Amino acid sequence: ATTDDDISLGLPGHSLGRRDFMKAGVAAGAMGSVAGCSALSGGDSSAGSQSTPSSSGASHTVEPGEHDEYYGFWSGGHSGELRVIGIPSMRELTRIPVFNTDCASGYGFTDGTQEMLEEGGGYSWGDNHHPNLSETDGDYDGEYLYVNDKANGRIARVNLTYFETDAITDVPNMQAIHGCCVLSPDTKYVLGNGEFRAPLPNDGTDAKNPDNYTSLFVAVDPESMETQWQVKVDGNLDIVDTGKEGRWAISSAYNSEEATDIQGMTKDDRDNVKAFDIPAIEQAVENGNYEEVNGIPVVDGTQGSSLNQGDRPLVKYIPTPKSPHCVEVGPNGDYAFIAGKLSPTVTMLDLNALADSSDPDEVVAGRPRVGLGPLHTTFDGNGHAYTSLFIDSQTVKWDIQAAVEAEEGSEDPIIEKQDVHYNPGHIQALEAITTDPDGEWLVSLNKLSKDRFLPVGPIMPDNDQLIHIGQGEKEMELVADHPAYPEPHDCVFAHKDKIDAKKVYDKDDYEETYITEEDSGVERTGENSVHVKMTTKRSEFGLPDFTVQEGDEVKLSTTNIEGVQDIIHGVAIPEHDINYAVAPQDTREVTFTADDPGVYWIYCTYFCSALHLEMRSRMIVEPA
Ligand code: CUK
Ligand code: CUA
Repeated sequence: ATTDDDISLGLPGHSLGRRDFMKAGVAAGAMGSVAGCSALSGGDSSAGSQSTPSSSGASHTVEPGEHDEYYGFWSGGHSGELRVIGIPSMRELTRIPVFNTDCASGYGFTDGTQEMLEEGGGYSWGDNHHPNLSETDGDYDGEYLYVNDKANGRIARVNLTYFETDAITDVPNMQAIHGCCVLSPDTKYVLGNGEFRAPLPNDGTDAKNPDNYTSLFVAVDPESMETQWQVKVDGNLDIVDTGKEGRWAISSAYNSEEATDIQGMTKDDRDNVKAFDIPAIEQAVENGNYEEVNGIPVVDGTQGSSLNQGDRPLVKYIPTPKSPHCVEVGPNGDYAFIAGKLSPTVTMLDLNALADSSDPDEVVAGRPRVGLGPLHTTFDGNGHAYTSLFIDSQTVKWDIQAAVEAEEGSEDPIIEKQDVHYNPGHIQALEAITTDPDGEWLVSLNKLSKDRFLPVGPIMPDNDQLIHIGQGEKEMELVADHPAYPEPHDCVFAHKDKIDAKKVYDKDDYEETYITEEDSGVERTGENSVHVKMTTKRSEFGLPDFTVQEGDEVKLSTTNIEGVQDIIHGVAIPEHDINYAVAPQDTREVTFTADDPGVYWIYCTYFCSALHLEMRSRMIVEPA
């Protein structure tokens, strides 16, 4: 054991240490132990891998003017935003504010977005971990992206026609929604895992009695975004994925001990993974077998519950080593892969056997020993699984069928290990969670970058590394380092042909009143309120000036009447905290109070034309 490893794991009383991987005949294994030393000493002997000429000829360069082949949607963690990154170039294409506010777009400051954030809980931040694309027939349909807020128990939806957040649901009864996924194959629900156990309802009663805390599993309707039902379980819930047939949702869990401190949570050697039988739960809800808490039907799926007995229990509990982290279901839906975290193994659950049994002897199809700190698994569609090893700082590639045939705990299924820098969480290969993964590229989202970039002060970027995997036949090759602002957890990729982003708004898609140049003007709507309507185009606002009275509540509606792509105008009002973007054919509104008499220059913040600086208007506030 080494000090550095203990720090990496962050776990008092657990000294797992770095295990040298010396799999006979696998060169990458030997390299792994060399790089291991460098990681421990803070040296740079592994840093050369980035500049090594590509042995496979794989290039991630996308020439100027060329497009990437894939969209990557990155969660932004506690920044609250999502990021859109092109693959394979790793160029950041845009950011989508979700749980945060955003000065550049005005998200959170315009009336519609402010109202959505307010009704979605009124928090100024969120912690998004798991972005999920909506599916039809098990493939991405390009309609929506759903993402969790671990901090405040919320689920948000992003409209992929316009790449903007269009709904936020503050799920009742839940604090930390961590795992989040859509129910394959047709997005019947967005599912969420309650990670933090709490009293139900959490109203101060029983607050000091952890025995009465509970974790909930939730289903949200993907269209209405209304919470449909919840299921109460024993232990806690961490991450979730579903089978491909719409029946099973598999949740990992690390606190079967139901403890409130780290020693307690890591005490037992096994924790119960939960397999939710969705149709059985729906039946229980339909039969009225629930308790309503804060307006939501809560079904009892605990082990002792009468609903959970008999031929068709709602939730099956399957003990799995040890405080496991992620669960991912493989492409053909046969197996769920549960990374052992404190166990150096990945447990494969046979989803086809699950209907008849929850006996681990019958449902565990394989358990290869992959390395230290396995957290997440991804797939190339050619029979290989790739698992991130947090402690070993590696991606391990292994053979799924070989793992089924091998003894539990065998290293035989392992094909290759690739060092990453350092301490990976999620890894994701192209379209790995569809029924038809594309292989080719894998991204390792490394939590630490340490010495990989120019020093920028103590808060260092993460390091998202691009690894070429081909169709799974080649050796893995590290191709690029990519710094990431805190803190991506997961990403999801879609081929560019599956996303149909509009370049100009279709005003019919919006209820807001479209303003023409003739509509521009000031209308007094009350003794202390006015509605100002104003167009924008190159290079003028629809009103050269407008006048309001001191104390007026001003509602300012702006339509960008440009029909040309990429001509965005911004509307900024100094000393009123107003700035927002209006894209072609879009209308945005803000409401504010004109408190101080004076002249305020309104200007355009997007550099839209040669006469951009002249694109101005004046708000004149007359003294009352
Ligand atoms: S979690 Cu962060 S590394 Cu929230 Cu999917 Cu595993
Ligand atoms: Cu419009 Cu600058």
